[in-house]
Amino acid sequence: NERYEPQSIEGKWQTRWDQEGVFQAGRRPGAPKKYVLEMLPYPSGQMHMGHVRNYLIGDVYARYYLMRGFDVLHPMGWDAFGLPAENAAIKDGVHPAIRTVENIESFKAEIKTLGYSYDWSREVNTSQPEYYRWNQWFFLQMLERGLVYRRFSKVNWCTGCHTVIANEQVKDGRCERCSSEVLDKEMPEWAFRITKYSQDLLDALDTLKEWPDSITARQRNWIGRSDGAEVDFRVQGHDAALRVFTTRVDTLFGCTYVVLAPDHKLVAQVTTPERRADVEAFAKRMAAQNKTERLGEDAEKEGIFTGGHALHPFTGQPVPIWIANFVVSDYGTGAVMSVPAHDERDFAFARKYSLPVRVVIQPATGDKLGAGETLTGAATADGVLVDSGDFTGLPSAEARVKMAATLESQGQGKATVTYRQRDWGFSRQRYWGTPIPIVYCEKCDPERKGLPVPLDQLPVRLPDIDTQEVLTGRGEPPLAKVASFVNTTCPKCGGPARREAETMDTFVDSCWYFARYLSPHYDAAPFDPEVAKQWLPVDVYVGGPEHGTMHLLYFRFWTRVMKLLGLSPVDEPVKRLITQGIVNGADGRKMGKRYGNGVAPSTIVQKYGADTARTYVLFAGPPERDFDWSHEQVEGVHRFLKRVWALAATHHASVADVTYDGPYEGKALETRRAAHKCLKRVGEAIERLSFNTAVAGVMECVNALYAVGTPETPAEKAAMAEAMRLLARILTPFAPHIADEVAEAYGARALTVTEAWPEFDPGLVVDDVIPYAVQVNGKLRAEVRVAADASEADVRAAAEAEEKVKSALEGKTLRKFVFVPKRLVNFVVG
Ligand code: ANZ
Ligand code: ZN
Repeated sequence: NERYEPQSIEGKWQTRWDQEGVFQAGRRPGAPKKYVLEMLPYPSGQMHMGHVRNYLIGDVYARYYLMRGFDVLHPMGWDAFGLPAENAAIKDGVHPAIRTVENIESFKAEIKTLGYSYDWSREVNTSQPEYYRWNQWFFLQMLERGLVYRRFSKVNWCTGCHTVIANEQVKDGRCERCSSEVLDKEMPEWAFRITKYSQDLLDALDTLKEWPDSITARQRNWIGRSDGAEVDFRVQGHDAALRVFTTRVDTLFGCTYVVLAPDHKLVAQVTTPERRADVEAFAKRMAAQNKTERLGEDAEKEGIFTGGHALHPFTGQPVPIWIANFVVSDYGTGAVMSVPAHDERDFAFARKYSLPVRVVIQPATGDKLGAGETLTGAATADGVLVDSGDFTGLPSAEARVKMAATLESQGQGKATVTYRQRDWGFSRQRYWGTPIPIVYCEKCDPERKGLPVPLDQLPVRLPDIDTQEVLTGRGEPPLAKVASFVNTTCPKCGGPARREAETMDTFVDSCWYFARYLSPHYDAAPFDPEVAKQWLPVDVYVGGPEHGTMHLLYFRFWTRVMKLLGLSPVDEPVKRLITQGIVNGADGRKMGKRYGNGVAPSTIVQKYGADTARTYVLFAGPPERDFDWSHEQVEGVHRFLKRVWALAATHHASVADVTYDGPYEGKALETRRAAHKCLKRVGEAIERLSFNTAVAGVMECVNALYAVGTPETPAEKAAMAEAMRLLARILTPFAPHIADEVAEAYGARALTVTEAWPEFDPGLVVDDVIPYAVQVNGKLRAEVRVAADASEADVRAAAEAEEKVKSALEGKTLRKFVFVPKRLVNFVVG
């Protein structure tokens, strides 16, 4: 066929891939394995370009590794529980299960049109009892080991909707939806003891060498380890002691007052009778304030004196006790020693309320600080201690160690480590999730701690419901209204009991799905540990950077638990993490409903074919960067594929059957060189995650093959046939349909993806190599060696791949890219 008509070839090849089962894992026993995974999607009705891009990055690897001889596992499934389906049901009464099935069907059909290399035999749907029973099983195992517990925690309670709402839904202390008052309420909830693993999760970040630095940095920050000390202040006139947490115990002699969180348990005790009314009013006002607002950087710092005093542990001097909005009860000890001379927040507060400022740290070199009254700001740096009793003259770092030791020997404190990370509260007042396998029996469990459902009674199935009656969006958890569900018998006494009506956070589902794919129908455990030994960890995991903290921490935690349970052979789930950039619309804003700038994948596939959609998205930019959709580029990529087609079609008749094994010179040699160089370049580009330069390499190769003109001699014809066969294989990860079509026309019997990734002939790719200086804002950061004829894009990609350059560009905006051929490149950033 002379014309490139993707619609007439793509379905055909997809069917053949399916029929031959080429993407089924386990077809190459004994071969080394690669487990390539993309974050499983929430099945909304329609796929968007972000999904397309996410899955393509995995797809390129999966196909490439197959051609490299690996046994590849590349599965796909559905994160099928969750809010959107439930909220939609509240609106229109369609049962979430029905909507979810429909959505999965349409989403899957759409995914299929893009020709991804999934092993569909392992498809997982987290809303099926076959899956979520194992969430319940994990819950019970963890409960037994103290990794699950019930706690009381503060929630935002809307007095109008009678339900818990998220921080984001509270505006000025009122519910965004109904404008009723929102109160802090203590509610029981279930939590995973993830903090037991805080240090381990932190330490292991150093071993994740193939994770983006930005993600490990965010995790480090989220875990938030603080090395410091706890210091006890005795309360004047009481037996009580006040314990504070500080990272700067070296500044202890500069403490001129202490501050408690408004809801600290000692507030009532330390407050003097004359101050009581004011303090209570203040505390009440704080309780009604939304936490996120109260603690925001620019929130006004407010406080009030309690009338009480604490005694400085070293000097014995009384210091006033205050309460203030910026001290939170669930961090450290909920109390701080304030050192206005050396802490910004304390300084502002002390000036506002005319509290004394006492300098106790002097800079090691340079100008000395004046007296506290004359300071214009806090001096927060480490230095040398002054006016600090026996510790005067010590440098800060040394003083911290000595002072903590002295406090400890006097029984007044100790060095401690504090983490910002909190345990993971996972119970939700929702219907569309995994039921928590707990029952409450008044007789056996009067304190309502909850009795575990026996393992042999799993799964606790989500009951069918009358959607309109149960999913009202108001009041108690929906399941509490379903009598047939909540009324049960006690596993201990057999008497009447009630089931837990809350369900699990859907982040539980995504904690271990990657292991379920290994043996998706296994029914003796969440997955077969023997199979897991073969496949774990995941070699490449691709997903959005927005999952950098919660999901990626939760599933690292869960993997440790799975190891503890003897299920997982590893405690880190993923070797290499790739976080893909955002697809923006042509207007530069994130593509989607929000800005009405979406481009539906189906439209592009229908008009240009899947190969164009795929190749364009891969060509549009490096996987980890954002890119703006460009319709011209889509057209450009489509023209490129047409040129591939035309090249194949033009030469096919005259070259496909030529046999020749003589020497190659002139045009024949040039043809071969173009193909082999392309092969080398594309292989290298794929390895370093530079799919856009890989595609650019194929484009250049095609240009070169056009430039050599019509092959005439047997050598030229044989060279062209070889080039076309190589081109087909090189194109396989990007445009697999046209690749198979071209390969077939040039005599291939097997599918390209089952063929080896060809080795280039080193003799055909030698080129002069020249060094380029790589500058960032004019400063030399690295040197890269590239082929003398490397294009600007090549040099840039090589430069961007250098670690030093990467870190210098991180988080910056590129203003200009300067390219001086054969000499240097310069990234101008701001
Ligand atoms: C005295 C001091 C002097 C402090 C100084 C800092 C500088 P990170 O690093 O985030 O752990 N703090 C302790 N508990 C708090 C709470 N519950 N709410 C608000 N602030 C709290 O911060 C630890 C520091 O934050 C502690 O060290 C304490 O102030 C404050 F020159 O103690 B510092
Ligand atoms: Zn009972």
